[in-house]
Amino acid sequence: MAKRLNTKPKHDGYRMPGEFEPHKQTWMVWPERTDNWRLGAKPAQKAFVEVAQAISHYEKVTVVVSAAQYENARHLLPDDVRVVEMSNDDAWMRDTGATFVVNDKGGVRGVDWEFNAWGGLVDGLYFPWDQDDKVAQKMCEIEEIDSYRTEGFVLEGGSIHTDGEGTLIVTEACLLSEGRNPHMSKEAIEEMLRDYLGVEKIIWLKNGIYLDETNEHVDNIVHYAAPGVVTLAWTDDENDPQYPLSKAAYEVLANTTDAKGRKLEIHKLHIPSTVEITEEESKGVDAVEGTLPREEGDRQAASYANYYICNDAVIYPTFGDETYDQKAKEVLQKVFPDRDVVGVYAREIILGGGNIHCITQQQPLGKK
Ligand code: KQY
Repeated sequence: MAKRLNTKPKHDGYRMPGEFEPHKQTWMVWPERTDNWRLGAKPAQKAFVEVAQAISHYEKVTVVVSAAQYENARHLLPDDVRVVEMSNDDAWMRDTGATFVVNDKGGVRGVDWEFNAWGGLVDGLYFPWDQDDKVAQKMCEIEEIDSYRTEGFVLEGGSIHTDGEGTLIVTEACLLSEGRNPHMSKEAIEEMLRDYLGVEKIIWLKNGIYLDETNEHVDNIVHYAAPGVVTLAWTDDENDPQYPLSKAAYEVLANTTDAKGRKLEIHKLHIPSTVEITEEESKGVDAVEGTLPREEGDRQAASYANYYICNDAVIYPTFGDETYDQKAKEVLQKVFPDRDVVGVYAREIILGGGNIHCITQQQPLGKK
């Protein structure tokens, strides 16, 4: 039986592991809303199937899906992917799913953050979000995992990256945004992160990726590859609005130490050539009051740092950019010499405002 706990993970001996630690499985949500995904979400569904398929070569995958889409998802997804019916508002498992924490006895628990669609009524991306806010609890129930609920404290999984050894990286643009926890000071937010993720040192970057609609989640700009090793979204083009953001992040990362006192090894991942929504793509999305519109010419926050680490592999987004897709693969293969590096074409995911890391959530194995 899965229980709701009134204690705090850190005090119970739990910590958030690094994504590179062993997984039991990956969770995803099936995309279907036609005001975010073009053409009735069919092209996005194809891309999600490709992501699930790529990951399923390395570890178990569970995809949750609404009742209305169950048969379609079951038909399109590979047989070895588990499909579970679950109500939802959209397909961003990184943000709506539980953040799992582990202890040194093989225990695994879930943190169920309050979710408000990246900003609630201030600058949230859709309304309502009540079904998304229940996804984390339902995952924990299915897996019979006890969970902690942070009622009144809003956070998403994409806004935190840890080395699993006491260090957390976040952005001020996101965690201090008006739409999340405006009643809390930076110090109070840090205390919540320490208590619920079991970390000691928090590295604050100012920004993430230019025009990232999540208020600049850290997972689009920086990714922990291993303790002491990060990849950073970068551009050499000093005229690109991303340049000052990545440069500032580089300065912070290069001039800090982590919780263990290590300097960070930083690997630059050059962003792709600008990805913009075409007229045809924009016309394929239903206009709905309260949902962020997808306009022709809108620049998308495309970045290779939004890759996903699963057991023995790294699944990274490609954008049909011959130069930078290939360069990203080379950097990732150097950073992850013992893992396969597998590209999945992610244009249809970026058109919906996110990327591969945003649609996946790892459930750690827990060491026994
Ligand atoms: O990037 C993410 N973590 C989620 C993006 C949400 C976009 C909603 N339309």
